[in-house]
Amino acid sequence: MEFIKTNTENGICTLTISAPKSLNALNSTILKELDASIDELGKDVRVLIITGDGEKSFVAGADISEMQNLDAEQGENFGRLGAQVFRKIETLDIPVIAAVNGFALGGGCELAMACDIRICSDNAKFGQPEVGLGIIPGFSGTYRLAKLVGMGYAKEMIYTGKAIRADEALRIGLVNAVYPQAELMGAAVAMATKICAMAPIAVRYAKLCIEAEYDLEADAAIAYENKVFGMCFATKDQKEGMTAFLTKGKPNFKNE
Ligand code: CO8
Repeated sequence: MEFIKTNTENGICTLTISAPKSLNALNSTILKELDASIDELGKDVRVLIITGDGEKSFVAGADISEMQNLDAEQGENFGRLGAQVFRKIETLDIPVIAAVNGFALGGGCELAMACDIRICSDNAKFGQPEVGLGIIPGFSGTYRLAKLVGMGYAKEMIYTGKAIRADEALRIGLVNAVYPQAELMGAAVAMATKICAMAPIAVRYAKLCIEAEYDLEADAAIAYENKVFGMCFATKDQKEGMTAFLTKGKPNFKNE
């Protein structure tokens, strides 16, 4: 891999996008490497953290120099490539935390939004500046931003292209927490460690339910959850978790 570094420790994989000359902008090679890195995640990985190299930028968007001369068909193909990789992240069966360490613009904001949880450094900036470049958010930003912050604020951000600071991203619910830059990765690992202490199958089922139920109507969503709830009782870890509680011990989850 030329642009992606991964490091796995204690069930937590940290994936770093590293193209410092372009503030980690996503070209098609990086998108393909990202795709391959997700496919290559080990079975022992319980949480994935995605971040950008350096202290200035998470991802400053899709690579404008690569997009400049695309025709309509090539533009659609480039958009599809990014959208497919981001959807793979969104539907990955383990939680994904975006540790946003600086600019998250255009495709960078869209990548963060494909993750389950976003936390950021206090110098982070979020925005969808695409209409100022003559395009629209093309890595599913028109879809996910409205889901996360509501239709009105999403439309303002997308139509005006304005960038918002970390405190504003926190206020509108685009991120869960803001940290000083030096504390960001520690906070991401601490959150991942908490998740790793939970019953792994239950965490995976919870993600499955939240993702699947969002677009269902109420009765179908509740029925879906009910089915998966029942499936939890077929796991050894459910017996382990409840026995540990009742005997005032600590559960030793085995992912079974
Ligand atoms: N693409 C390519 N190169 C970039 C990008 C980018 N998105 N962002 C920064 N760079 C490059 C700059 O060109 C510059 O290169 P060089 O040193 O060779 O001149 C280098 O990174 C450093 O950038 P700056 O000198 O501009 O650094 P500043 O600190 O002055 O500014 C900013 C930082 C504010 C982040 C600024 O670089 C900027 O505005 N970048 C572009 C942000 C942007 O518009 N992003 C959205 C891109 S479009 C997009 O993401 C669409 C996604 C959907 C695609 C759908 C496919 C069809």
